[in-house]
Amino acid sequence: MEHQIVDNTSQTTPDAGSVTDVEMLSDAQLAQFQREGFLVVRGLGSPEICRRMRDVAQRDLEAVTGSVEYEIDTGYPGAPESFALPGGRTIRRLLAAHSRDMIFTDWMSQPSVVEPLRQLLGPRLVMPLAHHNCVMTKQPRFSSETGWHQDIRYWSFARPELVSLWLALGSECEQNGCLSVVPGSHQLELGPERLDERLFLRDDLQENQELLERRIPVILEPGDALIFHCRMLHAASRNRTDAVKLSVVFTFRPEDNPPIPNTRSASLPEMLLPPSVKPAGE
Ligand SMILES: O=C(O)CCC(=O)C(=O)O
Repeated sequence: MEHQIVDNTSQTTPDAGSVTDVEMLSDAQLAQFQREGFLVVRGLGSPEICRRMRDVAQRDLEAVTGSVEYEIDTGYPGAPESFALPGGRTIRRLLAAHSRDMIFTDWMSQPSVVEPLRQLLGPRLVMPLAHHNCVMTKQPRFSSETGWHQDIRYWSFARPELVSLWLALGSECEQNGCLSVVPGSHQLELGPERLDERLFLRDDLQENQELLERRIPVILEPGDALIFHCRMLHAASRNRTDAVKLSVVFTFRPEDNPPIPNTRSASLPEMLLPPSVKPAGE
């Protein structure tokens, strides 16, 4: 399929506000992102936005609406081994989140969301629909463990210059399988000998231990967002609580970092985000 960009820049966004209302990333936050490859922005999704997104997710989980990824599809440790077994139909990701409800476009079009991304990636932002674009779920009884990996390992773009935005719809902690990250790992070139056949970091190798000792859990409250570089090593364990964990994840790139033709990254259309709403006179 020919690569396309969906231009929704003329779309109006309810309650979008203007850049004058927006809390921009400070110099210290920008320096932290450069150094560590991630940032946590507290309260990036309002309680009302999180509630509406949770409602959509719960509706679509119950009805199994749209395309989904099951735990079994991952083959990760802890995933059921057959659809026929208990938990075999446990959904891990509601795919194509962006087209499930207007709340996702409403949220990501808000200057408070898009302007910090512009600070990191430049003024013209594109959201690939082929990557993430999902509600990530961790169900109580049948969740799996995601090993240490860099998202870019399966992605194909001109440069490894993309960021993902992970919005917690509920609390995320070690007990329910929050993400852990290795600060600074976005600057590493990891040779193939340090990875397994699925390109996860091998945690059995002595030479990877120093890296893994630097890991930290990313504890999030509802509405907090993690912004992370596509090369940052991250992992997550199972949900050992009795409540589902729901997170919304989208990925962004600068306009001049296109997907490589005929790859999975170029297999779906993309969205241009609305331009900045500049205050009058600027
Ligand atoms: O929640 C998880 O298990 C981590 C998911 C993840 O890192 C990914 O899909 O790239």
